[in-house]
Amino acid sequence: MHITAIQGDITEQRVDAVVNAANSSLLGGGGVDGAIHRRGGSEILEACKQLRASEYTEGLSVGQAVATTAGELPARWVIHTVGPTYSASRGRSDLLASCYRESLRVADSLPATSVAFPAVSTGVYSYPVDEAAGVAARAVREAETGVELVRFVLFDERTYRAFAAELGQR
Ligand code: AR6
Repeated sequence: MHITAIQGDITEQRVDAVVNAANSSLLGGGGVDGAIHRRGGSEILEACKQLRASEYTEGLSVGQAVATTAGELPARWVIHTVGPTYSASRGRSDLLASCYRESLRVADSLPATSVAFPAVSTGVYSYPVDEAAGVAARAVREAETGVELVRFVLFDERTYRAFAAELGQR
């Protein structure tokens, strides 16, 4: 598997699947979630509402992942995952690792072989960037998956540097 980090906007990525740092409601929010729904159009929200009406009436649990259409984004699918808040201290690193692992498992089921991830939990959910980068890099490296390309797409330079350092990328 090829793993890389770039600084950029995840809504512009031409990959099979982009991952959304969603919340349990699946009904949108701010940050990367807001950007994905805004750029991807109403089809994504419609698909999320259908999930809430069928398999996910209670919402999506922290650490889990589920796919929808990517609407008007250049990607084919959006994989929604729910990161832990940093303040929910119990098991947070395992839950964050689970977001990456479960997203790759969902990617395999589509099947998607190229996946772009944002820095899940490091915005509104306040996970420290260096810690989150370590968890993310380890989870992806250790995942058993058919995904061939993982691209971490980091919005700001500080976050990009943390992920690049963790991947040994300069
Ligand atoms: N492309 C890539 N990364 C982005 C983009 C973008 N277009 N926009 C923001 N980021 P956050 P969380 C970065 O807050 O911490 C939402 O309201 C951002 O700078 O989006 O998991 C959800 O609905 C940060 O580095 O996600 C949930 O309620 C990273 O993406 C809650 O926020 C993650 O920040 C989830 O919080």
